[in-house]
Amino acid sequence: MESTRESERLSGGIVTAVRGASYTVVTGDGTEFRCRTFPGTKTDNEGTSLVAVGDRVELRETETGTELFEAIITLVECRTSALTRKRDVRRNRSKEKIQVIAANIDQLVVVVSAFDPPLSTRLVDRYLVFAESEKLDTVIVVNKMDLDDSEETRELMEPYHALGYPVIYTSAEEKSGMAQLKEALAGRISAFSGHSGVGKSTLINQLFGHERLRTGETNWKTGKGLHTTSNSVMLLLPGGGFIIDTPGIREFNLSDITRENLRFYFREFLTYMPDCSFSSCSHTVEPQCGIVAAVESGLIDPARYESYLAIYESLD
Ligand SMILES: Nc1nc2c(ncn2[C@@H]2O[C@H](COP(=O)(O)OP(=O)(O)O)[C@@H](O)[C@H]2O)c(=O)[nH]1
Ligand SMILES: [Mg+2]
Ligand SMILES: [Zn+2]
Repeated sequence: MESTRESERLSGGIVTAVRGASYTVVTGDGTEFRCRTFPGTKTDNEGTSLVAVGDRVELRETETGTELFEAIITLVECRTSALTRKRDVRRNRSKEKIQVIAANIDQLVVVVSAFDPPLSTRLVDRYLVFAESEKLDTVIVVNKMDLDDSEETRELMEPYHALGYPVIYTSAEEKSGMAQLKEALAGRISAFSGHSGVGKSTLINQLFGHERLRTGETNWKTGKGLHTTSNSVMLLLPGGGFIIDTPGIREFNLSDITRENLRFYFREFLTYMPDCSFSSCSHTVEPQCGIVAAVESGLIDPARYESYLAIYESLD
């Protein structure tokens, strides 16, 4: 009978932490391995980071006691999605220009706050455009509801409910809305993103019932204490599913979004686009535009259309 040496036993797992060139991989039975890559590590994802948090990998265990690492990553499987950031090549010695923040995520959890920092639907729209362009599901979380319980906050979010985006109102401070948030996260890989100071770390700590992430170390007014590049972790939720804390959208790689394809990422536009007299209508200056007509007759929310114009202007 063929006997496989202990050191060559193969197993598959998911990368839950990246610290420099050291990776934590959790296998199906919940065992954690400290891993490294080697020159023969194969990948189905050319041209980007070799290993990122969320990657599904195959392992070969190293011989016990011979080195610091317990296993070697032999293969990185093809990613179903990737949240990436552009690298500042002047600041990073690594040759890769696109860095993967998180792989295989199912949904983007866009966190905003009702107050401090003030609620910006323009920012929500930027996130939604990004999520649509990456074909990611989205959950919008409005945190710090304890600071502003006015009807105005819910009215501002009404168009998103109408478009079918789930909106969850929370207060990490008063522990409200946490049951709905837990339900939305169960069994899925979720990336938390939002302006610094909105309460992402506090919400994540609240989900665990104890501190997993440091909070309040970033000041949203000064932007001081930015998210560190090299350390990224995925946390296994008590109820199943994983969450990843990510930097804000300003750090994301948005190069796939162009003036030409932006219109497809405002989902309510799709219904009215056939009414435009030009098939390539940009919905900005053209006559007989179906989108402008829909805005004027109240079928499209004017604030959403203004966001479209602002994002359109910011692209070139
Ligand atoms: N009033 C109030 N403050 C909160 C709430 N959630 C977070 N904070 C505070 O907001 C600040 C920033 O929170 P943090 O979790 O670090 O934000 P992050 O930058 O998004 O991770 C901290 O001082 C928190 O205590 C909330 O629901 N209500
Ligand atoms: Mg934080
Ligand atoms: Zn048009």
